[in-house]
Amino acid sequence: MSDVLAAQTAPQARDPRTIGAPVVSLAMPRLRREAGRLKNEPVSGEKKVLLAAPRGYCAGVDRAVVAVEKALDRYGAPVYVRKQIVHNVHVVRTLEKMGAIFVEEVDEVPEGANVVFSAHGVSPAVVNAAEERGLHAIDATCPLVTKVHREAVRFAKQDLEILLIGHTGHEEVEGTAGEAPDHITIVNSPEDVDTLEVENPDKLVWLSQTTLSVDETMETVRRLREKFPSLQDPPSDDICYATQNRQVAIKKIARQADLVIVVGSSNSSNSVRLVEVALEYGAKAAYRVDFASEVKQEWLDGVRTIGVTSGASVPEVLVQELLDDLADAGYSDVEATVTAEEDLVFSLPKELRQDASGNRDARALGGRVR
Ligand code: 0CH
Ligand code: SF4
Repeated sequence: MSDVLAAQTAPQARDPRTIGAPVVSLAMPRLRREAGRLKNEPVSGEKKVLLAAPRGYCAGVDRAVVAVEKALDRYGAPVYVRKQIVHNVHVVRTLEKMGAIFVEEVDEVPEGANVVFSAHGVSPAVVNAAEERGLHAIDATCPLVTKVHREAVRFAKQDLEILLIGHTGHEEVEGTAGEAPDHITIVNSPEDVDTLEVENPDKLVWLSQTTLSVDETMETVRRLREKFPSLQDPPSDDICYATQNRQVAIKKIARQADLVIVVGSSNSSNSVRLVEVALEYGAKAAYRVDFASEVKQEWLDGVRTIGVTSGASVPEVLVQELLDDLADAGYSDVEATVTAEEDLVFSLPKELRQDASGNRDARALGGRVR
C-alpha cells in the first residue's frame, strides 16, 4: 500500500491460514484494559474467530475506488465525487485526504470540473444536469447496477409496470427508478405488498436493488406472485454475486457463532443486511462496526466463537485491525470459512481506460485504499 494515509492505519497483513499463535503484547490490550477478566470469560484455548470468505471489497467497489484514485492521479486535486463513492466512512475520509471532494449534487461542482458518479449509479437526470454544467463526468457505476438500469429501460419500452424491490431513498434505487419513473413502483419490504396497487396486474415485472437480503427479496417476490400470478421474473439475478456470496458465508458461520461482528458503515445496505442475516441464521448476537475501536468489552462476555465478516465496500485493513484487537483479547485462533472464490475484475470506467499517452491502461485488482 503506497498511500501514506492508509499506511498510517494499516497493520501487518494477517493470513488466516498462518494464524494460531497467541499474540504477545507488552501493553495491556484495549479490550482487556477496559474490563479486566470477566466472570464468564472462556479460557483462551476455547476462543476462536471464524472469518468469512468472501468478505470485503467486491469488483464494483474496487473499480469505483480505483477510478477516484486514477482521476486524482491524472487530473490532480480536487476531483469531485457525487455522493459517497461507496458507503464506507474510512474510504471517503481517505479519498478526501487525497484530494477528493464529496458533494450531494452536481450543482455544487464548479463548471467544467471533473466529477465521478458513485458505484450506486445515477439517473439520466443527473447525467443531463452534469452535461448542462459542462462537467467532465467519470461514471463509476458498477456494471451490475448498469445491467439493472438497462432492464428497467427495456421493460418500460415494453410498457410493463416494474415493481422495483429496494429501499426508498437509497442512491441505487433513485438511479434505477430515474430510468423509467412513470413505469416504476418501489416495493420496500414483503409487508408493502399487502397495500400495493397496480394499474394492470397482467403487465408486471419485478427488478431489485443489488444489495438486498436474498431471503427477504424472495419472500417479497413470493407475496407479489401470490397477489399477481402473472408477475414476470427478470432474466437474471439482480442481487449481485458479491451480495449473495457474503450472505452465504455468514449464514454458514452464524450457526456456530456466539457473536458476529460485521465491519461496515451504517448506510451500507449490504453490510447492514449481513447483521440481519447472521441473526436470522442463529448467531446469538450480531453487531456492525465501522472500526475495531467500536467493539464493546461486554459483547465478548462469555463468548467463545466470534464470526467476522465485512461488507462489499469495506477495505480489508479494517478487518485486520479488528482481528488484531480480538487477538489481544484472546481470540488469536482464526479459522477461515470459505464458501466461494471470487476473481472478478471490472475494467475501469471508459473515461479512464487510456493512460495520458493514449495507451490502453490495463490494471490489476487493487488500488491504494484497501
Ligand atoms: O450496500 P450499498 O448498496 O448501500 O452500498 P455500498 O456499501 O457502497 O456497497 C457497494 C455497493 C455499490 C452498488 O451496488
Ligand atoms: Fe457491483 Fe455488487 Fe459490488 Fe454493488 S455490491 S458494486 S452491484 S459487485
